[in-house]
Amino acid sequence: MRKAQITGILIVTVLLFLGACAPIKEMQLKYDDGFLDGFHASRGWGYLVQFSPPSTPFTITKVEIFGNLYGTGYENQSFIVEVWDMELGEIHSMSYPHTEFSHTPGWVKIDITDVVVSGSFYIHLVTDSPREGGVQIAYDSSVKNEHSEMTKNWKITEDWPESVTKEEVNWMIRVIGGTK
Ligand SMILES: [Ca+2]
Repeated sequence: MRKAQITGILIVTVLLFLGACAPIKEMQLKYDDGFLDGFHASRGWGYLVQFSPPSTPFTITKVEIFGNLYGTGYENQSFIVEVWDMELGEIHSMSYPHTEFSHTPGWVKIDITDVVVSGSFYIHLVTDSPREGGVQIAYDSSVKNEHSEMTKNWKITEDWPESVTKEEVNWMIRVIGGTK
């Protein structure tokens, strides 16, 4: 092989390698205005938000949840973060300790690995927080809710608790991710 050919092959190989390693151009998917308008805590209910990435395949790298610890007895409790497809099938599920949250309301960033979606998807959050203590989740009422749901036993329900009005509740759950 001539030197020029070898150099050419090397350049192509390096370019392919760089392409495969190209970082994801990250973006944030959200509906809330960043300022909470209320909280909810639940044992038995889950929080579900639908997202539609602007381009696909979309790699989910983080889920951000606004909330805080309350009460007592949360030390050994955990919450579950899931990714569901549009047929409500589970793609990903992981549990994390309640102590990822602090007593001061704020964003908790959960790393997600190896979850790639080809279209719209849901983030499902179950905090399993009884009255005595746990994690409460913030919602925003700046826009009419068109993407937030509640679940009961891992199914969407219209039977919302009396303390929250579905139209006014956008769960403060955001997604970070992107396309290569
Ligand atoms: Ca707000």
